[in-house]
Amino acid sequence: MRTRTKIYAAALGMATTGALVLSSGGASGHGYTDLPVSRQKLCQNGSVSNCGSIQWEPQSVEGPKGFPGGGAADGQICSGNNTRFAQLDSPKTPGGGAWPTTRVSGGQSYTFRWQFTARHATTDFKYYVTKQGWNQNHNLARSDLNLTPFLTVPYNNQQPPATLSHSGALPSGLSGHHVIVAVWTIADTANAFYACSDVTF
Ligand SMILES: [Cu+2]
Repeated sequence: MRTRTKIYAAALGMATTGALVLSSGGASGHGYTDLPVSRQKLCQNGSVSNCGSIQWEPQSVEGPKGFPGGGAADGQICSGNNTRFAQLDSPKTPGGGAWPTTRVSGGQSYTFRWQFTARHATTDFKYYVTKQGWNQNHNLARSDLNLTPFLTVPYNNQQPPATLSHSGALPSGLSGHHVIVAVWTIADTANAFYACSDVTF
């Protein structure tokens, strides 16, 4: 009897594990920004090394939605609350250097681009940028950001194409190194995807 119970419990455990694997597999395709190039993409393409597992899955920076009222926590915004991707949160690369930046011009239109490995029904895309004088020596937090998005692209619960570009004006009045936080909010789950891109104005 004891043994049977144990076997049953083990089988149940396996079934539960299997179901979890399946359900995370079902949502495993996701997306990331490559224009301006995001930290996860820099890790994936080898521009930044020793990033850990994010290099194999730049599309997986998935966390709770609702930013900035909810969503990813301060200090974990760039990893979307995923401690296994903590390298993305650090103000320095794993090698201790500065994150490579993309040069952009304030007040000019910029074409943002996402690459998707699963085309989830989408609420919207929102873009935030750091304030002038932000603290570049700690993991990115809300206090560093202008919490009003400079660009919002509503998507009406539609599925994006595999590659999606959209344009909007970058804010003016910024100079030097900044971080753009792109948030892709999924319509039919509790989640959003986060991508931090380092830029130089
Ligand atoms: Cu997904």
